[in-house]
Amino acid sequence: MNDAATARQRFAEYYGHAPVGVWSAPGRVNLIGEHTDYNDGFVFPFAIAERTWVALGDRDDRVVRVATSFTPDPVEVHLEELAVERLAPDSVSGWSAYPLGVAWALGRFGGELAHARGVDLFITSDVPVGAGLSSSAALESAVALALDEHWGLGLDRPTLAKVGRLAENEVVGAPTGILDQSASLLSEPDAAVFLDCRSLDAEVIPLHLADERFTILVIDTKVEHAHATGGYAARRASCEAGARALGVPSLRDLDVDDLAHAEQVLDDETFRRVRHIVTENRRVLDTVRTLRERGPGAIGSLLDASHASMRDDFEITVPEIDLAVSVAQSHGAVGARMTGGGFGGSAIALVAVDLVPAISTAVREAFAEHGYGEPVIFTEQPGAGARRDA
Ligand code: GAF
Repeated sequence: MNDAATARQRFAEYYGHAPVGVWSAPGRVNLIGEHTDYNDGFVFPFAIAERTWVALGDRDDRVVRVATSFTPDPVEVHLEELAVERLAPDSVSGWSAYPLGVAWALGRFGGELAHARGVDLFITSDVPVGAGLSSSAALESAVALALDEHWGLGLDRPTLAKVGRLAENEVVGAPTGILDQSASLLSEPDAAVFLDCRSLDAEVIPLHLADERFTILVIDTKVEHAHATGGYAARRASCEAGARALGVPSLRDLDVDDLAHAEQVLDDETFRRVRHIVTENRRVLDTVRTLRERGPGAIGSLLDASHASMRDDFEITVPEIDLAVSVAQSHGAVGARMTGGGFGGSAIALVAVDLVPAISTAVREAFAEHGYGEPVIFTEQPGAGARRDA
C-alpha cells in the first residue's frame, strides 16, 4: 500500500532527512476519444485511484537526486545539465528520463532553473506499469507539480501538462499527445475531463456513476505495450499523411460528411485511419451530450462503436483485448472498449455494480479457454487529480 505517509517515510529512510512536502498524481482511464489528442481533437478521460507520490527534500547545492521504490539505482544530475536548450540524448536514460525530463522541460516553459536550488526526490507508485493506464503521466505530473511549487515557478496546470508531454516527446522519445498529462492534472472526483486538444479548453463533467449504481470495470490483459516504438508512431504518421493529402491542418478539421471525398483520395489503409479519428471525435461529442441529457446508462453504444473502430479501422487492438470487450458486452455491460494507446494494455467496461462478479468470472473463464494469461480485473470510480498531499 502506497500513500503520502509511506512516501515521506521512504524518503527519510533513504536520504536520512525529512522531505519538505509530498505531491501525488493519478493514472487515468480514457472513457472515450483514442488517438484523437495528437490530431487536435477531443478526449474524455478521468483519473483512477492509483497514484504516484513524489516526496521532495531541499538541498543547498545544485544537484538533483532521484530515487524510487521500484528501481535499485538512484540518479544524480547537476542542474546545469538540465538548464540547456536540448538535453544530450545520453544524459538521462531509462526511468529517470521521466522525472529529469520534466525538470528539463520546466525550463523550456519559462521556469527559471538558472538559480534554482537542487532537490532530493523519492518516488513511490501503485499505478500499474504497461496496463495502458498511464503510469508515465502520473510520474510526470507529480514531479511537474512538485518542482513547480517548490521552485515557485507559477506555471498553471495546462502548462504543466505541456511540460509532461514535452518530456515524454523529447526526452523519453515517445511521440504521444496531451491526453494523459491533462487527465492526471485536471481531473476531479466523480467526473471526467472533456478536453479540446486544440484550444486546450477543458470542462470537468460529472459522470454520476456511483449515483446510478454503475462502475468501470478495468480488465488489464497483461499484454505489454510500448509507445516509444512501432505501432503508435506509425498511426500518428498515417494521420499526418492523411491530413496532408486532404489539405487540412489536422484531422480535427474534417467532419463525418468529408469521409466520402476522403475515401476517393486516400489509399484504403490511410482512409481507415482517418475514418477512425473523424468518427471518434464525433463519438466523444456525442458521449458528452448523451451523458448530459440521459446519464451514463445511455452511452454504451458509443463505447462499443469506439472499440469496433479501433479494432477494424485503426487496428490497434489485440485478440486478448477484443475478447475481454466482447465477453463484457455479451454478459450485460452497458458498453465496453479498449482504453489507451493500444497494442495491449486494458479494456474497460461500463457495468452495473451488481454485474461485476458475473462479468469478471466470464472474462476469466474465456481467457482460460483461449489459453491466454490470467487478466487482472478491478473496478474504478473517477478520482482526484494531481495535488499536494503533505
Ligand atoms: C497514449 C498517449 F500517451 C496519449 O497521448 C494518447 O494518444 C493515447 O495513447 C491514445 O488515445 O496514452
